[in-house]
Amino acid sequence: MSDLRIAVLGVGVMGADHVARIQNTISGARVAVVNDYLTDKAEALAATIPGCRAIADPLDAIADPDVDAVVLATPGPTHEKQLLACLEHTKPVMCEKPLTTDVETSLEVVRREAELSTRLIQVGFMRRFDHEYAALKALLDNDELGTPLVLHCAHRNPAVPPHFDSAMIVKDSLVHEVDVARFLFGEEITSIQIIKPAANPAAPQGLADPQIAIMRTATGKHVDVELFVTTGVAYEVRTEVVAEKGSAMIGLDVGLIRKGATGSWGGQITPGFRERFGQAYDTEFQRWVNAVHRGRSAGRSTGDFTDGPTAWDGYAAAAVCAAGVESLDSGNPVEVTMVDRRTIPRA
Ligand code: ISE
Repeated sequence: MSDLRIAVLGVGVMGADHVARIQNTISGARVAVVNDYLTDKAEALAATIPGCRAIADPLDAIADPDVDAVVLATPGPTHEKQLLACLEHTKPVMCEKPLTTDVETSLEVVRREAELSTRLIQVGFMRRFDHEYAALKALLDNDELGTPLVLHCAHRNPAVPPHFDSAMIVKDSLVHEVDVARFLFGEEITSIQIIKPAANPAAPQGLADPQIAIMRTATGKHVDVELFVTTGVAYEVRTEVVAEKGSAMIGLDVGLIRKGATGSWGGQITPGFRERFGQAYDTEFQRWVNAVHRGRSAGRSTGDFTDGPTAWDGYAAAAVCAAGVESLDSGNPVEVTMVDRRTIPRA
């Protein structure tokens, strides 16, 4: 089977990481096209990869006949147009979160994909592919903990870029726990409240950090998340499920603990999400490439080109985050408004 020819759109930090990943780690695929609004950057990168071209217009890159599949690592506001182009040209696509930046356009993407009867869109919620999350999910699915009741999470970043505002803590950071909760519990989130404790004095002026999110699922399960994105220390993502027959926790992030002749002991802290979730990204991309190969063998018209979170998962996350942003303003719990999945056949 020949290698999938992939176009990577957006070669900033994450996109460039994915280019390197596809070239160096993933089998069955190569980067055939790169695109970025900084055309010089895309051209310079293309020149380092054998057989790779830079294409200036993202829609031309998607339509290119020598592109089999697409990775979107472009800014969120451009996703809607680019996803619809992927659907129009029947190109499988791995879309970094968010699916789109609002609920209406996310739903439109879900509907348009469903009309094709072909699952082409996978959303990059990489945590589902992390070994620890996968182990937690297996514990729950094998019923080893009995009925899950409560999910406690902590999501801490050492720092965020200067443009990061209070709503982005919900839409860019909490969105991962929204997906994790839906993934682990297998049900939708129906309400969300964001509480703003006293702000970290070291946070930029006006940034409501930390935040506490409280969510409720369709069967009444409780989820709480501490979000703290200016700790100045390390990247920490902890998740604990409390269930009928015990509890389980992941993300202690202890790794190697070394005891020194100096009488001290210690380990290494994780600096950021690329290090913490490197394995998850690798597994996510390898499984996606394999799924696209399988979809192509099965025939383009009836295939499934995904193995992971779908457009529906992207839409559900957008709906919960929109309600979260509303609650950030009011401080009150907000009901999540979503269409009934059964009204969209094949979603
Ligand atoms: C970032 O965009 C991510 O996706 C990281 O996983 C998350 O920890 C961080 O808070 C986000 O800004």
